[in-house]
Amino acid sequence: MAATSTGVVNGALIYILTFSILILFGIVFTMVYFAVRYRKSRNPVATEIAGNKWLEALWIILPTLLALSMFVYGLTGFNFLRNAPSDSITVKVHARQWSWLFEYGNGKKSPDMVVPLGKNVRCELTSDDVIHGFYVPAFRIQQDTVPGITTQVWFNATAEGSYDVLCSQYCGLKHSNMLAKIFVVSPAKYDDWLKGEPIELAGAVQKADEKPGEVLLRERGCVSCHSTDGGPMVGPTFKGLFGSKVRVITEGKKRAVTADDAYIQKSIVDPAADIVEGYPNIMPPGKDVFSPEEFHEVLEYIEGLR
Ligand code: HEC
Ligand SMILES: [Cu+2]
Repeated sequence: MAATSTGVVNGALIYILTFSILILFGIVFTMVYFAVRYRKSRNPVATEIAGNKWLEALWIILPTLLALSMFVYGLTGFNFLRNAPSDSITVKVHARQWSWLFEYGNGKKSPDMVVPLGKNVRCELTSDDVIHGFYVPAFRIQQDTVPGITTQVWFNATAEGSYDVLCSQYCGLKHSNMLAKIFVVSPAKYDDWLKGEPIELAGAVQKADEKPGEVLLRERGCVSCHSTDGGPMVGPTFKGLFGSKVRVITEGKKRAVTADDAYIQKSIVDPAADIVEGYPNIMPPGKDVFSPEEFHEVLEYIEGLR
């Protein structure tokens, strides 16, 4: 069977653990043995030992070789994990506060990752804001996403099912909400999914009957701070927003505004202009997040949330 990230990482762990346990027991055994064997009643006069060149050489060389073997073993695994095979499928992974977005070669975007069974998948990682960590414990892969550079990691899933994706770098308030799933499905099912056909994915973030505006809010990461059902989150809920009176702070002064299209659009483009009272000024400015047509869909969707 071809090597996988899981095999490589588990192998290194077992190798190091085995030697650690052997050495631990070796040292403890020798210590106890010497304490008993040379105890005062049995050995009242201590022997002076000047030294033993061979013994000293041995306990320098052996542990050095052992530590080096661990290094070589680790380096081999590291190189394996860093170099994706050339026949890999590439999936772009966008990290941002506080959600993941997966983008496929044909432009399809999804909040969950869907991959075919037994194929090599290369993840190209980028971050929109701060450092995050793309972490898939079941595949033993973990790689930071760093703003400004592209990092990568790859895996080959050998069993169908769904696997958790976590963020392994503390990235702010809702860091623990930065979750997604990787669905490993048969290659045929994967092709259907990629073409946009609905397939059964138990527990997926994506819903079948989403409106275009809803998809946009999810894709652009708005729903990690805003709920659409009135629930409390980092930012105000969108439910009932349209037409309501909002108390905001504009240039340090409190005032009330009616949430019409213009207000909502301005709140997205320049969030710091009117800061909703009681909320922190942490929303990322979204000058180019939506095209004019997309703005239309988003506003229509928010208007509908009564
Ligand atoms: C990091 C969290 C965060 C993200 C991501 C975020 N927002 Fe916000 N948003 C906030 C906070 C906090 C406020 C309230 C403070 C303010 O007005 O700046 C807010 C305010 C708003 C308001 C005004 C709401 C009101 O009740 O008056 C709108 C509209 C809005 N956001 C839309 C969006 C859209 C659309 C996106 C996605 C492109 C988005 N936000 C992404 C945190 C966020
Ligand atoms: Cu994160």
